[in-house]
Amino acid sequence: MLVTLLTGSAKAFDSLGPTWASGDIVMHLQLGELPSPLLDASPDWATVAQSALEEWNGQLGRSRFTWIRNSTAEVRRGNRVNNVAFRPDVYGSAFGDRTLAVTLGSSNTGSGRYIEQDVLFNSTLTWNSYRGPLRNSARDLRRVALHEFGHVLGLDHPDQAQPAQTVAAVMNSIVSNLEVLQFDDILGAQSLYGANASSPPTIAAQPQSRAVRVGEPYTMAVTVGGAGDYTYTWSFLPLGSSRTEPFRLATGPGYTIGAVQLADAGTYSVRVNNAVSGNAVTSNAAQLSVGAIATSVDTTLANISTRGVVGRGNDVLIAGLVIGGTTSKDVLIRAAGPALGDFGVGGTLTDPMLRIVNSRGETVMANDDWETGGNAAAISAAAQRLGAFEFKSSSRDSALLATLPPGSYTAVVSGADDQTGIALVEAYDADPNAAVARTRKLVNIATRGQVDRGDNVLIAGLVVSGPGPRTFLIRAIGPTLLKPPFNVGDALRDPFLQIYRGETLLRENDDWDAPLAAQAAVREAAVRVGAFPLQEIRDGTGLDAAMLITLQPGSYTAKVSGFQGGTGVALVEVYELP
Ligand SMILES: [Ca+2]
Ligand SMILES: [Ca+2]
Ligand SMILES: [Ca+2]
Ligand SMILES: [Zn+2]
Repeated sequence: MLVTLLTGSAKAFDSLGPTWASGDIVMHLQLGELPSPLLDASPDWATVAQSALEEWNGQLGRSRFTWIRNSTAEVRRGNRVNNVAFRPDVYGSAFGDRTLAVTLGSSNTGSGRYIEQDVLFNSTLTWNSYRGPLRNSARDLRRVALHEFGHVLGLDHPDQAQPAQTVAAVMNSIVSNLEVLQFDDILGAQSLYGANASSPPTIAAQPQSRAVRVGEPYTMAVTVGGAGDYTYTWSFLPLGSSRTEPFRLATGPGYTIGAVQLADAGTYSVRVNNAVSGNAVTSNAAQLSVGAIATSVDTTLANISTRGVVGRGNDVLIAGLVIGGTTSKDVLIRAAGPALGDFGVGGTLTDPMLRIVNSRGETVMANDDWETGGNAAAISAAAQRLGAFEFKSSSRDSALLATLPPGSYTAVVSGADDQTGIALVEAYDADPNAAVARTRKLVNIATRGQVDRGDNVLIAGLVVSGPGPRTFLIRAIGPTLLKPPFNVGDALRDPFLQIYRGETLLRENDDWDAPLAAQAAVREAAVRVGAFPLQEIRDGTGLDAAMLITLQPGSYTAKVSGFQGGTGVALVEVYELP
């Protein structure tokens, strides 16, 4: 026998064909007296063999090994007794030159069931029992027995299968430093006998460590061996923190952060529970390192839009915009209802109305139907230049092309005659010259609207324009609106925020205190951009959702829903970070 350490990744065991009938497989342990104390302090050979049988039992479903210690049954082939013994030869034939042990099986060809399996260890060799790497001084009965009992079950050598397999397995033909059942061995046993519902799950593939840069994806994943009903509890230890926190966004065997942010750096691990037995196993900790990327302050929000349900009274759709700097800015603001129907949106508001209100609550501009303001041609031209979809002639959609002095504004969308329905409110940076636009900023957009279920969640679109990535603070606010000075009684109790690029989920957040280690940065960012503070304590509600995210130039959507299907009024805000 050669001493070889085998490693491999492909998963495929090999089987001999027959299996035992369901129930007990009785092994007669007839290994005799010890020559001297064993290295692992086992009191006798039977205890060593028994421990190997128990290891297999941990994986077997419909059958299990039982044993008769120091059985006095005759050791011979054909007696339907499963003998386990030391012998100088194999029932009269010599052991092969390098053969440590053999398993001799007999099965009923009709039923495909084993009727006898004898395991004979070569007594002309020096044996002991020990853990760790193979030693030259003695053969390890424990791991050889583990291998032979695999043959008793009906498993063959994967490295001698047709085609040969390169897998880590106790069942490989060559004894090695592997001394406990490997994933491939377990899969093999479970394929023949089913999984032992009371055994702990085994991890076949661990979560992988990665080094990525901000904006790149990371997938944490674990593969669990065998069949079973498992629950997955992920944990996160943020970089530089000593406190492990639950990572609740991941609820299954895998989870992808589509665009990793600095706050995601740390280690991730998962605890897998077997729902039937309650047994559990914890994975290795995978380390995610995150490299920062350079951002550009010349990159700006070129457009924000929000799709939501326009109701009555307080439930109108409200978009807020803040114009920074010291000079006026051209903006195109639109409220689309009928035009959305062309995109297949159902239940649209048939006749939106739009008004712009300044920070003193004064309506500074208003429009009902976009062609009635006397500047339809300019609106059309601006929309075309800015890549906005077309409003049809005589449509009841609203639009305003305005030059607004620095300050805070709200665009209020309501339905004519108190109608309700889905509408889209959009604000575009309409300065014709991009260089000028960068000096006169649209620094923030926010939208307040009703969050319902399904298609009627609140969806904000944002267009990031400029020479490079920029970091934004994005918040989805509900619980804070319940409190003074807002006092919005029907605010969403537990907002959940998801940022998409196209169909790709980049990042999501439920409560802004997760990860806890990143909360300080979110709080500090809010202070820097002049955003009001978020509620810190759970007051019978969930928390607002918020994140810092660095986005490349492009179009994104921020989706706000109720974390567990809740509904209510929510505010979604996007701030450029200086
Ligand atoms: Ca026998
Ligand atoms: Ca209208
Ligand atoms: Ca929440
Ligand atoms: Zn073998």
